[in-house]
Amino acid sequence: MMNKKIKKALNNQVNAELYASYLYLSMCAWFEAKSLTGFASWMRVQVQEEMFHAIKIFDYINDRNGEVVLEALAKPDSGWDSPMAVIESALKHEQKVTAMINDLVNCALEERDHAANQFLQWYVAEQVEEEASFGAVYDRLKLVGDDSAGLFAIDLEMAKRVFVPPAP
Ligand code: OFO
Repeated sequence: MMNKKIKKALNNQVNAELYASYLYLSMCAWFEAKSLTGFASWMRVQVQEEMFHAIKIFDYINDRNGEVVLEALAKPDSGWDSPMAVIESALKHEQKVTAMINDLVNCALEERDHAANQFLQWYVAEQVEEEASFGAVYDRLKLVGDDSAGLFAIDLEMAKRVFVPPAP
């Protein structure tokens, strides 16, 4: 059993992960509209990753006899003015999610919920990877600057990403 505070915080994180999925779908749509199909495909994989993050918490809440209550999703941003602006906003979003996960861990520790703390450690490690993967794309875009040949080379590279469900 989980206490009310943890249950509410985890339900809130389900919404945050679904929102991340929705935001990255909006970014995927932006790249599709610009015919940057490699970036679009990379974002589509990220959408699946975020859905996986949400469902993992969904399952955990159910395993602990809690009830998942889904809330409305906020309208995601759109209309960025460059690929760099999209990736920068994604990276900032991941940093925000990292802070949310850290708050959740603090909450689990305050409530002495060791099972929730252990469960959340998966997300702590995952956020290191998430920030690194968006950060690497950001750095590459910075390197090529306004060079469109460089941008298309990155686009080709981005197309190679496939969704592999993260290890449990
Ligand atoms: Fe991108 O890690 Fe979940 O939200």
